[in-house]
Amino acid sequence: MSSMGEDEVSSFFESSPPLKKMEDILQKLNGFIELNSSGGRRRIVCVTSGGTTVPLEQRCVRNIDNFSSGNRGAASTENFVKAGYAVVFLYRSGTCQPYCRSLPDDPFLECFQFPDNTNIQGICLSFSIYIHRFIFNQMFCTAVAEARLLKLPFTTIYEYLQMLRLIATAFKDVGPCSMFYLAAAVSDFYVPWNSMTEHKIESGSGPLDIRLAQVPKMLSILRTNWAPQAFCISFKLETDSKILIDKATKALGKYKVHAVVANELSTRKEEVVIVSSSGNVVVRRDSDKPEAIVEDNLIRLIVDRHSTYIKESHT
Ligand code: 9Z3
Repeated sequence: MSSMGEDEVSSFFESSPPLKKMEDILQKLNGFIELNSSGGRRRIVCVTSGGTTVPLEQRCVRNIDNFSSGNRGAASTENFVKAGYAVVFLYRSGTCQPYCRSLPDDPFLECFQFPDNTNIQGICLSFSIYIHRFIFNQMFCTAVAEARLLKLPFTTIYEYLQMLRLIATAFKDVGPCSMFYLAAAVSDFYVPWNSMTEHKIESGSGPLDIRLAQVPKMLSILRTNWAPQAFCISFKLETDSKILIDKATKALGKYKVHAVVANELSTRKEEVVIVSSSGNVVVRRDSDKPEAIVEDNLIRLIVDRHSTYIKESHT
């Protein structure tokens, strides 16, 4: 990492608005890590999920958003918990949650209401949604009760990067048993806080010109400074499949992560490619099983690779 890059990263953090409830977050985080990783009890993974926003005003009315439903992060979290990991789920407020991915948006009590017409199919559907929710709620409660899942929400790019830094520094002592699985869609461009207008941008005076600065790349700093021993998986999203693998391969070399998961927007639920120094592996959803998701196979492979990494780092 050039000192130029490090300078940019430092000035990004120095000029960021301070993280609210930082003490509270740190306390939860350290307690969670202590409980799960002391004595090498459990592996721990930070799953990032959802898109970051870039505010256009300090008292924000408008922002630029990055696409991500949070489904990948939520589904991956469930699979990591199943594989015995403790998960710090760093997610965008309002996006998909583990154990509730396929449920309707309506409030919990609506599950108890029958449709107006006594249509038997409707009633069965209501019941099956209720049962589904009940079972997943139980799994969620178990995961939280057993202290296997810590959920930390973010909205802006400022919050996301500050929280990622907190988590990475807190993971430092966990060493090779820790992992970063960076599925969040992170803004590449932003309005620096100091050059941002405080109040709502006025309309009615013609087109709006905004100059966006580049968000400094934190991945290299995470790898080299924050948590150098952690196993690190990043994602590459493209809409043009022709450039996807090339971009992912470049990211692998540039950021020195252990693997890059490459996905194309329209096929991301069916297929991803794990790009790493040991070659490219296509991972597909088992299409013969209707309930299967691509994350079932993806997480299995990632967990295997993490096991190899842990073994190798002990020798
Ligand atoms: C991904 O590529 C995720 O797989 C998706 C998941 C966001 C596509 P959904 O949340 O979708 O299930 O709807 N995440 C990383 C996207 C990203 O911004 N990557 C950056 C890049 O491609 C690197 S950090 O340059």
